[in-house]
Amino acid sequence: MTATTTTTNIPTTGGTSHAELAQWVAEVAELTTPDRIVWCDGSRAEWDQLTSDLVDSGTFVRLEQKPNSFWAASDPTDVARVEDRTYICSPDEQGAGPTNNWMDPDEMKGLMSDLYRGCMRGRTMYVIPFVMGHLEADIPMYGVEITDSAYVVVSMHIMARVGSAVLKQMEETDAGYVKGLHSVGYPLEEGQADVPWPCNDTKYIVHFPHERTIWSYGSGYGGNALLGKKCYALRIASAMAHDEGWMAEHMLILKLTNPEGKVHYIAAAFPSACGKTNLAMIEPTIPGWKAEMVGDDIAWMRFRDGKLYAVNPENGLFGVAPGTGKATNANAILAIEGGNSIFTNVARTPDGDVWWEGMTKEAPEHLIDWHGNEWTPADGEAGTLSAHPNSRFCTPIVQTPCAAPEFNDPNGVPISAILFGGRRKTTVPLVTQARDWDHGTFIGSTVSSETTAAAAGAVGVVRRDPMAMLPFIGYNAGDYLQHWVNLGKEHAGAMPEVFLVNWFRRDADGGFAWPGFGENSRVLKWIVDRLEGNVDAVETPIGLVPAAGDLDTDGLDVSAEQLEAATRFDSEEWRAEVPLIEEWFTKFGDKLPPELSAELDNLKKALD
Ligand code: GTP
Ligand code: SPV
Ligand code: MN
Repeated sequence: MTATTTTTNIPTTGGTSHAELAQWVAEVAELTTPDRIVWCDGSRAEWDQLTSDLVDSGTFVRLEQKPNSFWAASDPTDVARVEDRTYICSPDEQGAGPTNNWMDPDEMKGLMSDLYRGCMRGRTMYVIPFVMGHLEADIPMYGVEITDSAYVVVSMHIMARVGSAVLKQMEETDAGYVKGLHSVGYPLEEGQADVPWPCNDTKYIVHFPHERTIWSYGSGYGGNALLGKKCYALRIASAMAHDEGWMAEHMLILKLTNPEGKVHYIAAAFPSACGKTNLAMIEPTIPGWKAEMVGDDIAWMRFRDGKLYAVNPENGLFGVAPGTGKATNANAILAIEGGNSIFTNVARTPDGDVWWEGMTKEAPEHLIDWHGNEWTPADGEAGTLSAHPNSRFCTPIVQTPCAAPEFNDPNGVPISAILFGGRRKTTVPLVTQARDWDHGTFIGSTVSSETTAAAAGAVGVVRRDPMAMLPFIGYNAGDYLQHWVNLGKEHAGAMPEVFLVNWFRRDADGGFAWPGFGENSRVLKWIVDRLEGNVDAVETPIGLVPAAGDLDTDGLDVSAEQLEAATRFDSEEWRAEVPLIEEWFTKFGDKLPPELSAELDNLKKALD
């Protein structure tokens, strides 16, 4: 760690010859008045120092049963992204509409400067140089996060490529970079003891896309505080991608090899907590198929040589813990067994391991729940969860046994199919193929899903979540949809086939009609067979569905009724869906791409 320490006269350049960066750091220090500034080098020594500091301060508990791994519990009010506190501060309101919160950028800066003034008093200000994607990329996508949270620093060590090598290259090229300013908003007075999870009831997660700048205040939770992730790699990057003709999407990237050895790369957009990490780490149940992960949450996609290439900008997994077990996602369990991980808001075992609902069938006899209380299976039966539903594991991707070597390729992988999906109890069949790009864009633009614990607010409410990007589009959502349509026209031959999937439809008894997880490989097989031209499909008003018998159900333990419940196209359900889509589209006014209203008309006609 290159520590540059003074208490009164905050140093200006600190560790860098990048004059503009030095100046920005000095300005922030003057505003926030930390006790000291540390330029993060990303080293193992830095990790060891900070994790042991975090243990000493009570934020972390070192896990006895996993090497170099730590448990943390957040403040109970700081457990998820806060969408109602998230803003896109474009110069005019139209630039953020109709799906984002907006405030005039100057007004927001005034308001937040008041919050930031003195907010790092008594704390260390860390400067984290990072790159999203690869340092060797043609256009390295630099960022610098300033934060007063050591938890954020060590999490960024896992989630992004950080430290001295990045800073050095930035200095050598005098590079531009995305500025991320983060504070937990909990200054310490002389002699005041810290709390394990400092945060503030007032929270702002704010983006100034035209300045490629992020200001975050009051939260320590992942998506609000690890600014390389949702704030940069989706909200800011989507605005850059719109300007520059590429795509920044909330998608996993999966490498699939069929029994003949043919490789396809597939990207899939599902809303938060709807199965991206699980599909990215799938273990196929059908013989001869191999699946490897390139990314589990974000895809940056650019056109090259007539193809669409995707890169995973991240370096780690920030995965939903509950539901992750050997039976559902063995690869994730193996990854965390490797250690070097941070667990937030899960339960602890008395012997220093972690547990959460769904890790094993039977809960351990004794746990310490995420609130720090004693917990037994009887509490579970009474409805008390030991882990928060949005508790997370944070683990390096290289520890994933199923990581594809292409994860390290700065050029990415050529995508042949895009899947959209969500959590729908009804209506949406297991798999549908779009007729063409515009129809695929229509399907993506109307994706709907029941809300989850990944964001603060009600759970289980159906909402439209276009391309699973509703909370992450960094500009006008109508312009975003038009961008999709336009790319299809400009790069007609390069566009992937589009599919809609739903693992979450219910049967007559209310259970999941489809077993999901590894069995989703059967759906992937049909998709690849479609790409390869090996199977026909049946036309329906909503698109192409598998012909009877074409979905491989060999050895699948599912009744014919359940299979029917999972795969059925029901015109009544879709007639009920149309008004909801119409209502959704009215939000966009004259920003609705005409291609999409034409698709809606097609759907209505086909259903009549
Ligand atoms: P974010 O990290 O919030 O973006 O979530 P995600 O989209 O990566 O979702 P993830 O794979 O973590 O899954 C979320 C929850 O859905 C977990 O509890 C999973 O166990 C569950 N889940 C994932 N895939 C399936 C599936 O095929 N069927 C069923 N029934 N549940 C699933
Ligand atoms: C999501 O909510 O989509 C996540 C977790 O992947 S967070 O990083 O908090 O956004
Ligand atoms: Mn996500």
